[in-house]
Amino acid sequence: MSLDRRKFLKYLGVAGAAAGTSMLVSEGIKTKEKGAIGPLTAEAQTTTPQKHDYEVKPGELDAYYGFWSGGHSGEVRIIGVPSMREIKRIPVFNMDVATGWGITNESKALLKGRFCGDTHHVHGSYNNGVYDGKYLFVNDKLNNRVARIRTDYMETDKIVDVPNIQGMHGLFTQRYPKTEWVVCNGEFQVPVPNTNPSQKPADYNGIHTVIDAEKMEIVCQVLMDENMDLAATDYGGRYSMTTSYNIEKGVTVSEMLGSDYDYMLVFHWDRMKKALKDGKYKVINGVKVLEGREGKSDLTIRIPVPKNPHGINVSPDGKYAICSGKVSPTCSVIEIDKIEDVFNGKLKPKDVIIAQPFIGLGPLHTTFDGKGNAYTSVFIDSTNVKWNIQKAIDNEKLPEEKKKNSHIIDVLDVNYQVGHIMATMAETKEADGQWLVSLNKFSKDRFLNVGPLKNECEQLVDITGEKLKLVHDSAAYLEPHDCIIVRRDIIEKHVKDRYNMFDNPLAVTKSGVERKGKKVTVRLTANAPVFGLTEVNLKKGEEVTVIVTNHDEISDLDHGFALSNYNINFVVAPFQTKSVTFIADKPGVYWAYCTNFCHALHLEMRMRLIVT
Ligand code: RUQ
Ligand code: CUA
Ligand code: CA
Repeated sequence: MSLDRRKFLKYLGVAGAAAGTSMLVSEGIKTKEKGAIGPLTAEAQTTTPQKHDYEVKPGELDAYYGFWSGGHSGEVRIIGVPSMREIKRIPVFNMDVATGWGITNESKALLKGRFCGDTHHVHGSYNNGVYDGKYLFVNDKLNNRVARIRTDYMETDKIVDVPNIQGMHGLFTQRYPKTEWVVCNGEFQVPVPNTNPSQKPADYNGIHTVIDAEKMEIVCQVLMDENMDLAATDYGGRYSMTTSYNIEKGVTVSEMLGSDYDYMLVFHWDRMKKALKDGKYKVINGVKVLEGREGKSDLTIRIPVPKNPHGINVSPDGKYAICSGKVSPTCSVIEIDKIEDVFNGKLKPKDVIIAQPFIGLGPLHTTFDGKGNAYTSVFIDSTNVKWNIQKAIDNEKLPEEKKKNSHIIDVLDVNYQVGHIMATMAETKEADGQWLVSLNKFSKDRFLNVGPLKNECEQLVDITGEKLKLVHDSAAYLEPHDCIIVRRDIIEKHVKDRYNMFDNPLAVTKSGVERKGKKVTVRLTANAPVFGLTEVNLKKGEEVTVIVTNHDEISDLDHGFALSNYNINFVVAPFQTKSVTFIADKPGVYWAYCTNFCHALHLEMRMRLIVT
């Protein structure tokens, strides 16, 4: 403790002397560095404070929207970058009582009774290699679904089920000319169709799926022997690419590690489109399935990469796909413009690998700064490694002793066991090299101890300089899996403050009760501080549908509709309509009330349902 304090004072002294105004600077350090310093590092004692300010002061807005996949929470989150403040949670595959997602008729229709999920990879819709800001897509590894979020309302608007696969993993959106296709992978090989449990693992298949981004329907699938892990698309609208770690078709860990190499797989979109047009597919469970297996298809190629590779990321200049080796301490750099010649038989698959630099133990994912540098997350070492792509390519020709890992520019320790890593705008042509987020799987000793089950740790890194500079730690609810970080202007122009009331045919303009046999429809306007009715009389056993429209147009003025002892609870945002259907099975007097503090008379905003 005393040592830390001494270091801290020394730090202030050095920084203060350098700036000449010790009071001002020390104040600055106290506020800015408070979150970042555990014990101060040696480096921190001798360098001046970070110029690049991550602090977003009251009244200021973040420069970036971060969209986080929430892992096994099943949701997507919006994090402000660089403040790292969690601004919103968007329920997707989960049940969310605060918003009523999973409780209303509208959300139930999308979720079809499955209220949990595992969101892994969130990617945006593109126009010419840059986000157009319209949609986000995210996969559910648990129940094999893809959801679309529209960014005007920041709400899930479609979910499509994907048959014939399990362990839906990597997902990516078409980058050029614009997003018409979304691809996703089946990570677990299974019998296809899954009707014969005694089928041998050697006969299981992996499947690559294409989804129509507008219609949210399946375009086709490609049948493979390999499993498929992460996915990427190129910047030319030509290919989707995936990593495979189980070319062995193993069912145990040791079997999946049997081979010294696995594959990066490439799918040729023009050839797939032609095969679809020519009717060269089988229909399995209602989906067109193309043949992609080795030796039986010209739609796919296999590039051998070591070993059980994981992430695949394309550099912002569109030139390179980088496969992180996971079990191999290397990344493989693939030159994308050479891929066509492999499809044409002019090059061997391995000829497209132009470098295989050493990175560290357990490289998982790579991101970019738009200045020719790559940043790879290294799980076992718990580091972010900054390396220069061109240097790695140049070094490839040198003998091992001359390379001396000179492609590596800096290594930052992160805490601990980093999974995904993402820099601002890094998955676009406009990667801007400002900030990087390290999503770490372990947070022990980083925050107050909150018992055995701890949150995760995400760290913010300034990448504007040559060195990586850790500036901020945040605890994150389980489990921040992957993210994209999008410039504010791209999203801002789409986001709305209120719904278009009449987009929803159910919108209530006049409150009232309508009866058809045993079915009762209760239409309610909500207008601070009253609902449109003060009481509704029901008979036990009636099937009641309550439809609520919020008529307040003031931004942020939400109302809740909660029905005591009936397990019903949701909110309606300005001009939004939601509905819920239930059986009035409990006689008595039940108060329905507004749950969302909306008015000085919010507590009085309630009405009775009288069930006789
Ligand atoms: S993939 S770090 Cu969904 Cu890396 Cu998990
Ligand atoms: Cu309406 Cu509280
Ligand atoms: Ca393997």
